Amino acid sequence: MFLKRVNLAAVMLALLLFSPFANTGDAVQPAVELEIFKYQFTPKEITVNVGDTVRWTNKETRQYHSVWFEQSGDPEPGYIFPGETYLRLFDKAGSFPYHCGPHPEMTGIVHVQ
Ligand SMILES: [Cu+2]
Repeated sequence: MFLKRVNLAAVMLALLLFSPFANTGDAVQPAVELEIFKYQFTPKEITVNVGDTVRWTNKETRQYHSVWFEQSGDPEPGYIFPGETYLRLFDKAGSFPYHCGPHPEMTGIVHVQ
C-alpha cells in the first residue's frame, strides 16, 4: 500500500509538472478555494473571472478523489489524497463541468466570466 501511494504521488507530480493547467501551488495565489469532503465538491457551483486559479483541497480523512474536466478534453488527472490539493487555471470564458474520476456521481461546475 505504501509503495502504491508513492507511485501514485510520483505520477501525480509528473502530471502537475507537465500540465499547462496545474502546478504545485506555491507560486500561485488561488482566487477561489473548494473543499472535497464527504464525497462532495463544496461549493458545487462557482463563478470566477478569466485568469483565476481555483484550488481544491481534499478534506477527507482517508478517501482519495480527483478533479477531472473530462468534457474539456483533459486527460484523467492523478488522485488527490487527504490533505492534498489540486490547482487549475481558467484562462477562457465558459462553463466547465467536472467530476471525480473514481466517483463519477461527484460533480461540480466552474463558470468563467
Ligand atoms: Cu471521488
